[in-house]
Amino acid sequence: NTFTPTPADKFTFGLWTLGNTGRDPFGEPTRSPLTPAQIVDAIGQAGGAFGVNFHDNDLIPLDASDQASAQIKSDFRKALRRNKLKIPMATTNLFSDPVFKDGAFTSNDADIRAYAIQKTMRAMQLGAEFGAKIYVMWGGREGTESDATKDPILAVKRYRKAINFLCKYNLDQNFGFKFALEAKANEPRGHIYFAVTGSYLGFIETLDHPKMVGVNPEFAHENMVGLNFVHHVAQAIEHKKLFHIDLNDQVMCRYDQDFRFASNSYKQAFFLVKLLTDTQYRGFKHFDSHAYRQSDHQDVIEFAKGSMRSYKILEYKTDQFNKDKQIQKLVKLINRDNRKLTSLTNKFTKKNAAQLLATNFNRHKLAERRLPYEELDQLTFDLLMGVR
Ligand code: GLO
Ligand code: NI
Ligand code: NI
Ligand code: NI
Repeated sequence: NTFTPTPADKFTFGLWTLGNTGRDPFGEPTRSPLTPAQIVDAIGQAGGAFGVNFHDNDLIPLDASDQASAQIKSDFRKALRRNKLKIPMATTNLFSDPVFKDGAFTSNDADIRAYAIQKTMRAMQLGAEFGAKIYVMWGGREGTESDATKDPILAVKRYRKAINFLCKYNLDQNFGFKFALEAKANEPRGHIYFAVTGSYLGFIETLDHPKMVGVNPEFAHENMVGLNFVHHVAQAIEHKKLFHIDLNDQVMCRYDQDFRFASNSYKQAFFLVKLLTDTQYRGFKHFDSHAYRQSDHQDVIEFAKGSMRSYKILEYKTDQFNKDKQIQKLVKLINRDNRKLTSLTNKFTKKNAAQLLATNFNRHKLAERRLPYEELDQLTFDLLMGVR
């Protein structure tokens, strides 16, 4: 097994990921900027990816002339063609420009809210022009530092109005986008609204077109605040709302690190890949990460290769786990069924309720049933470390 990716794996990168220049809040860029076409070539050089995603302004800078944008688009198109890469997802930058310093869709200023919707409409046109079918919304500035400054109920209502408007626009223009909402609890704001993936799962059901909208969970985002990412993704899958996923890594409870996928949290990354594999997730796997600040352009290619390779290795480990007789024997042992009781509790009827109430449980005996979790977890560790 060479763990070599192919487009069938549906791995994607963003212009902003391989194009990241290594700037941080305390330091200037460590890598020279690349043009969109050069970034596409770099992704092509890594080999095996399906496509490239972009924010409107990753491709076309704010205030670019019509002539300049036409040139960028044509260079970009050529680069996509020579590297056989597609554009599956597009998104809007509603966080870099000072106009969005207090939010976009949830800004306290009606002019700014309208401008944010207009900017998204234009970015949707741009995405559609390149064939994107997934539209990601990350509300990076939709939040507060002090709740003296914004009404949190109004914020939800404003956000809903914006998404409803854009869903109708999507239908009107026949773009065929599916929207994927991306949660993050903090950074760059002190507190961002819709802090976790589950916040959006609840919100989506209140929209005019709930079927058109799902989520784009990101590994680092739940990890940053010390939560179990796998559980959030599982809930999204169970609700049929996993439209897209952002893969990267992160030490828990640190600043937003956007490390290479599986570079830090091997075990969590394994259970995530296992979840996606076992549930036959068919969507795009987008690496929303960047190389270490110390890396040069050549090392950035290694970063991209490594992201895909690690995913493939964990896929292979999933297969091993699922075929391991000793592991599967334990998995079977800890999942005990009781057909009679399950049929009683599966559906409420007066008769089932009466029978359940009349059932005798020996809770001491139940408590004594074995759960050899130490053994199972150690076998998992052995398998992941390659000594099994
Ligand atoms: C930042 C987010 C950001 C989004 C991107 C797509 O932490 O992860 O990279 O994924 O803007 O909308
Ligand atoms: Ni992120
Ligand atoms: Ni990040
Ligand atoms: Ni992201």
